Amino acid sequence: MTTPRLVTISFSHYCDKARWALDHAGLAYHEEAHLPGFHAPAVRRAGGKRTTPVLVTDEGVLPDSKDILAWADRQRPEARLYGRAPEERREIEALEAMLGDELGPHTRRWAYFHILPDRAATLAMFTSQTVTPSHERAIVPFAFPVLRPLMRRAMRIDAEGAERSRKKVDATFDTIAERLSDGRAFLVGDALSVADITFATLASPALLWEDPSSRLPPVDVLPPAAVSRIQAWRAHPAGQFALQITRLRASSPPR
Ligand SMILES: N[C@@H](CCC(=O)N[C@@H](CS)C(=O)NCC(=O)O)C(=O)O
Repeated sequence: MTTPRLVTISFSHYCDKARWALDHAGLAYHEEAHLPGFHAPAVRRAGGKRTTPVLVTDEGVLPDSKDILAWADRQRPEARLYGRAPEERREIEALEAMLGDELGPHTRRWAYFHILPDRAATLAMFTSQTVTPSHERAIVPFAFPVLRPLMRRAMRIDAEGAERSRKKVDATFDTIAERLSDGRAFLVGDALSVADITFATLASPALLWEDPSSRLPPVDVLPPAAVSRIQAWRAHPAGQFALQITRLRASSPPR
């Protein structure tokens, strides 16, 4: 079997979800990481749709994080990415889908709204992605005047959208906290699953924990009002849960 190739936007939280799950299942892959904008031809070349992550395997091209995790589960059922029993699988898949729709796009839009106005902070985030090709990091400061409006348009990043997204993040954090209120250690069952990995990664742009795996910038690059919001999300029971899950990743290197 050829080692699969994972095409990513290096700091994308959906790509981090795929990396974490592949690592957790002990599956080898080569990452082909790009900066935003530069990902588009790479995704096309790989046979993906538009977004990252894309996993290129001997069996075909998997164009979405959900497909990649389902593939990882088929390769390594013993990693129990989707729990132990059929009911657990159903719950985990439902949470993965809900978080993919209700959390991921909203933490991203909220965080971009606050960082994009600061050219220096955004470019520092881009050029610190040492896993990406050096020519992309060299070109991105010149591409920025075109890239920034394109990103704003594609993700509808404006004040109104950011506020709607903040409310969505609040609501999803409350839903997760409600689920955890019985004292459980994991969202479903008694072990780490795709549900926990999905929540911890898709929440990460709203928490900016110091976690090198996420490749996200430190919290203090954001303006004070955004830092206060992040502090409130960090103190929320769902934010604390994401921290615990993230620590688990750091303490259990890939199998
Ligand atoms: N449903 C997709 C969402 C992935 C997604 O939104 N990826 C973003 C990065 S966070 C992306 O590649 N955006 C680039 C684009 O839309 O061109 C998944 O789970 O893989």
